Amino acid sequence: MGGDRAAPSFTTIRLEIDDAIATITLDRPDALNALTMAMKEDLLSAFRSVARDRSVRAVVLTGAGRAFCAGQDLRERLQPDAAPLAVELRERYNPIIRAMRSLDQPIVGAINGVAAGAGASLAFACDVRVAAEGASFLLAFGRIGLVPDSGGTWLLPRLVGSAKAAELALLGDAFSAADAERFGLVVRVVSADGLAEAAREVTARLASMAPRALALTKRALQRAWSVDLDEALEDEAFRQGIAGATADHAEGLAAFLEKRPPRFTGE
Ligand code: LHQ
Repeated sequence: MGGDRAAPSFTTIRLEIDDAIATITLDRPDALNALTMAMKEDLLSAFRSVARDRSVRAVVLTGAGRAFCAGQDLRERLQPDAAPLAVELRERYNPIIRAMRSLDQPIVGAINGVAAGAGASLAFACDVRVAAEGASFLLAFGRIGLVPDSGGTWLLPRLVGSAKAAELALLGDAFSAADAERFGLVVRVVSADGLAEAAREVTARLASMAPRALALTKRALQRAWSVDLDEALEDEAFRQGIAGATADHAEGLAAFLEKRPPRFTGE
């Protein structure tokens, strides 16, 4: 735990670490935080740095200015030396999504404004989302003749169900934060002014929980999608064996019996 500490600095994003919470802010507000090559590198480095920092218990991902993220920077795509799309995905986007989904610490998306294209996929790759009233989601891919990517086709049906995912991905209509709450995609919609605090509240709760148990839960929930019930039961038993051997489990039991809040250390 501890207070503020030096975090690596980046040019296109900000990474701030404060009291066990890392906040990553996409920071190209004039371009609605559209993703450039530099930004994708920065974002991947930030997640990798957080993965190595055991003092970080939970992460907030948000955008500076009025957007969360407008997806791929389309101006950069028009540069003559732009990589082929498949290469761009394999080498730059997919590693970010993998880093997010394999991160031990939970990620709270604070969706402050529009999340479009790969920006929507980034939002979907968070573990929990809170949104500002004016935020919106847009699977903008079809409008420019592309396919949802950066995990969108895998994540969205799991988040909202396959029928809703098909509607959203094929028709490509923008949907509001209120719609997203109705679909179960965001857990809470708050005023723009209240977003940082709402995100902080959820993140602080996560940061006070047992880190190993959270990491194991995050993995179990993902794995359960691709295995049958027998395997899921075995996977739960395996992970429970690990969680049950932690000092944090002993602390949780002691705190319950002593009628006091637990103090989890990650051990
Ligand atoms: C932008 C962008 C942007 C550059 C706003 N790029 N400047 C694709 C290719 C490669 C590999 C992997 O995957 C992908 C996946 C994708 O992400 S494809 C989808 C890419 N994103 C989009 O198609 C969304 C494009 N943006 C929009 O449709 C609108 O900007 C939205 C609906 C997000 C917001 O509309 P408004 O609120 O009306 O804002 P605006 O359009 O006026 O944008 C403000 C500025 O931001 C403007 O710049 P300017 O210099 O004119 O003020 C835009 O050009 C810039 N901007 N999105 N993706």
